[in-house]
Amino acid sequence: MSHETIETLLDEDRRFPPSEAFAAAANVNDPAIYEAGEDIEAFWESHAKTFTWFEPWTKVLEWDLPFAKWFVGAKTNITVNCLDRHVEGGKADKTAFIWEGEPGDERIFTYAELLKEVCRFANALRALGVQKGDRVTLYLGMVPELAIAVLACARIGAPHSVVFGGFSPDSLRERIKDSDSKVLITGDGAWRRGGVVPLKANADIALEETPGVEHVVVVQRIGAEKAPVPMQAGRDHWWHELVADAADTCEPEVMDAEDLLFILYTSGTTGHPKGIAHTTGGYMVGTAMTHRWVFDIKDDDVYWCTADIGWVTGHSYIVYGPLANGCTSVMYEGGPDHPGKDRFWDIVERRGVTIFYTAPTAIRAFMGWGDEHPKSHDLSSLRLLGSVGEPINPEAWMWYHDTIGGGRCPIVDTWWQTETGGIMISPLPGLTTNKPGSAARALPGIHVDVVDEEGNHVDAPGGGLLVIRKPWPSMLRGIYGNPERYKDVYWSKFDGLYFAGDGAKLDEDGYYWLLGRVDDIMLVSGHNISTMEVESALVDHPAVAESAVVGRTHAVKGQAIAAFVTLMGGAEPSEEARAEIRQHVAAKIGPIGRPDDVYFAPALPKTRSGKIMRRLLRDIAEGREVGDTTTLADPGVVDTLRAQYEKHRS
Ligand code: 6R9
Repeated sequence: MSHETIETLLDEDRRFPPSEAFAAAANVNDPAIYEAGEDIEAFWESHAKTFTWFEPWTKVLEWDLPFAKWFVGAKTNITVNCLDRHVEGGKADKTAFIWEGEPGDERIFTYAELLKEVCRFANALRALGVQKGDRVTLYLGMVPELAIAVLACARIGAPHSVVFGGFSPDSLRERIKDSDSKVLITGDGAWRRGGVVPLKANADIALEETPGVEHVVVVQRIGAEKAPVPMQAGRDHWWHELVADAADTCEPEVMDAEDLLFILYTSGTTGHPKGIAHTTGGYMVGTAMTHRWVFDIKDDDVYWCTADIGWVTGHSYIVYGPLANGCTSVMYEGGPDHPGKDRFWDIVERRGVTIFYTAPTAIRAFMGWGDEHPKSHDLSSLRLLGSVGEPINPEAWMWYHDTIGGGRCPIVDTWWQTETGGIMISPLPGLTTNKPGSAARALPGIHVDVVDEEGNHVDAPGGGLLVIRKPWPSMLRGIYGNPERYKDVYWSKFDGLYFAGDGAKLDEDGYYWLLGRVDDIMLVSGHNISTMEVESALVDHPAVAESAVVGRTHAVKGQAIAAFVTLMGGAEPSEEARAEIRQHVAAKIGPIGRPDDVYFAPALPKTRSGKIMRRLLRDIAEGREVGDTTTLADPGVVDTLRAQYEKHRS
């Protein structure tokens, strides 16, 4: 990373310390917690002791690089920690989930009710012959049954594999086969923006080639009128019929700390998804503690993470972390713009949400939709905001801070991955002075670093590759069924270091600035320029709502910068706008960052979790055949952009 580009990013000089009142009341406000994390074993052990275990560990950590075992020999069940201990500890009547359906219906579960529902379904699964170790695939929308089924699997020790409900039959089939699942849990359909996603119909296509699946459980969400589904006798069962007579208590399976809790697929660069494997004890301790510290969870908070349980964010910060902390969560089924573009703010106001956790892609969409939507609601219940999934550019950070947070809420920009299981880099809201665009420091007990191509530590200020130096409790234990690929993908680049695949800068205060995937970093006339840096300068222009930047081949410069730009509602594409936008970037980060091409894009190609797919944009900018689009949320976007390219070139 050349110094020229690093410095432009470090120009950010706005500072946002927590208010005195926030700091005084925060769960974490003693900086000594960072020093305590030096001895990782003592540190994590002290926190692990606050959980319920059936048997203690004999050793905190066994580290046979790259294979870790945490809390060796200990026995527990994560659902006992998420449910029973609250029910028995005085929180039986506390609300666990406030669920809101897209059409406006609601279901509320206390901890006691949730435990009963989980036990009923756990018993139903056992009655279908599911035993400890059997894999179960879940393919549902954001209905309460998804959380209940996840927990029911954990109750009986059956590793769950949740496949996001927006995935195609092909993606579902591939994941069912790779995990060799015995049972599939799906629904008659899912509501999305007023329409019905045909889950069971998709599942039936996938099931044509998955002979290992013995039973299919179907949640009736939509109803026979709008979503009639054929049921195959002997194989398919209605959820409501299975649980009707099931007992509402269920003995939890005794799980070793290192027993498999779940598999979650994440798409690899090769296209073949990787089944990321997480185990029980370390994952429980890691997600619960990070949730408590980062989100400053208090007993009276109403916490809302807008992710889908189909992603790791939903696993760790809708289901396991919040429930382990006995927290009240909002869970919402549908789209953010249904029936209106103010749906989220309407929910915040009506439910009195205090902590709100979402993704930059959503924040940038809200910015583009206009301030009138949040402004038409009372958001004064909010006290803390979070971001995850992509770098949050300073412009979006400031908008989130001012327009949603009313200038009073700390923001936690949380960096982590499916592989890390829990948050690794984030501000601690009662301690950290925030810098817009930086995720601040590694959490206590977590040791990250920035290194050069040879694996040498880079001095601050400097940039390079993000690595993790020491094992952590919620780390992945491997890729399901493929230990060689696990070593190769994460541990082969540098000796003894976990390579995250992301680029990052480290500033003089020890703050990390995440730059996105290293595959996305450009090399322009010998300068490394991060796509994130140019994108931030682009969205800083008042007419630009969202942007994506890629490098394309250039005979002289090596790479030239191609920018795809979505304009704010009301702004029109024009030659003047194009020139102005290019000039704006040059003024903001220097002429080296000025995009050679600016394409106006009505929408950008994104994965279903909202991350921009720069790989496809590179294909378009190079004028070549566009690669695999099966993980795109909206494949039509590519054709529109392709047409733009043709027009631009002619
Ligand atoms: C939790 C999640 C992981 C990748 C990760 C990085 C990007 C996530 C980020 C961030 C900058 C943040 N990422 N959080 N980049 N700042 N706060 O998103 O997991 O879907 O596995 O993606 O997302 O590139 O490597 P996952």
